[in-house]
Amino acid sequence: MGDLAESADRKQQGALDAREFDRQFEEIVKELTEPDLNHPEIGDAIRRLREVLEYNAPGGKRNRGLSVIASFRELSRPQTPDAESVQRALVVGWCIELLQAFFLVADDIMDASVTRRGQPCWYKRGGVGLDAINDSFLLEAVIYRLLKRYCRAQPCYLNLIELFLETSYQTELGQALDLMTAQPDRIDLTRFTEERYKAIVKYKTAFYSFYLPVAAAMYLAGIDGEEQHSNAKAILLEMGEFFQIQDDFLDCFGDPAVTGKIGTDIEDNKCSWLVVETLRRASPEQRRVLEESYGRHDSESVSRVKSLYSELGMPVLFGELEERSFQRLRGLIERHANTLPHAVFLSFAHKIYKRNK
Ligand code: DMA
Ligand code: MG
Ligand code: MG
Ligand code: MG
Repeated sequence: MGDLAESADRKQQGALDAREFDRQFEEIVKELTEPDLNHPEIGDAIRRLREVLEYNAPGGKRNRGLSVIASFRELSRPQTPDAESVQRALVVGWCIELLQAFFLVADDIMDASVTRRGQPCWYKRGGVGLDAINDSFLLEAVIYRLLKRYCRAQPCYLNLIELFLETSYQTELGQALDLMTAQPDRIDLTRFTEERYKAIVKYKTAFYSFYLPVAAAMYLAGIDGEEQHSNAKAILLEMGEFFQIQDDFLDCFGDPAVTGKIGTDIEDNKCSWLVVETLRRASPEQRRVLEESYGRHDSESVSRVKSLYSELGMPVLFGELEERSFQRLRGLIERHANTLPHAVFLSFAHKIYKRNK
């Protein structure tokens, strides 16, 4: 098959899988809740679980979840996986979307965010508030119920459980770094270094958003060698770093009508890519502006920071970085993919480059 025909083929398969993926969610919700909806003791809590699932798991781009089935198909070639393995990959994809929902419900509380995916953050909904903390725990708990139900008989079961647990730990370490570098009462720009930035984004985003979906697909396809996993990780963590740079850029320069969320990084005193790069380029006077305006909640301060970002050419700088980053990634794929199909990484990369949401 020619390259073009092959890529059209992948696109078509991807669209079919996306439909199946959404259908699978309905089934998952039913399976997780229906048997106990009228349970005399926990029925009320199960109805709450259903509401939490329906509000927080769907509605995103589903990149992470869909990349499990896409990667699994690539890794199974030239064979076509049977219906049961496809379903398993779809469910594991949802496990990643549920992990993401778990982190996001909590992240929005900690970041004092207002909207997510074009609707109020869950904790902002009337009558929810900090009860959302327990709801986030429920989202996490159902991951392991699903893995048990769909993968217990598979040789990869233990690897999958350990992968989800380890990735959760890494993400929580990243969130800890993110939060402690952004203490609201201690505005100290010297903490916003490139090294700290890289550590935060690797842990809070790259592991769970990029390594996790591909690693899960590898385990499902029976690929469990340490060397192959570490090769995949080298490529995927690099992609993840760039993805968070985009997220930071969009927090300030994205359109909330498109991203579905209103940015809070300046107000929250976050160690964002924008502030790190601005500090590298700022004159002493511009640095003073930042000292006085960063991490403040009044709209004049926020506007001053945004103007400074524009004055220092952050949008242009970002555009250049995006080009360079894509080229570097191509090189990494050439060097590290080894026996793994390049399409696993390339199709993931194409989904995120030049994104505006
Ligand atoms: C998100 O970082 C990281 C996790 C683990 C959810 P963020 O707060 O920049 O994400 P968002 O911009 O989506 O709130
Ligand atoms: Mg956030
Ligand atoms: Mg956050
Ligand atoms: Mg963000």
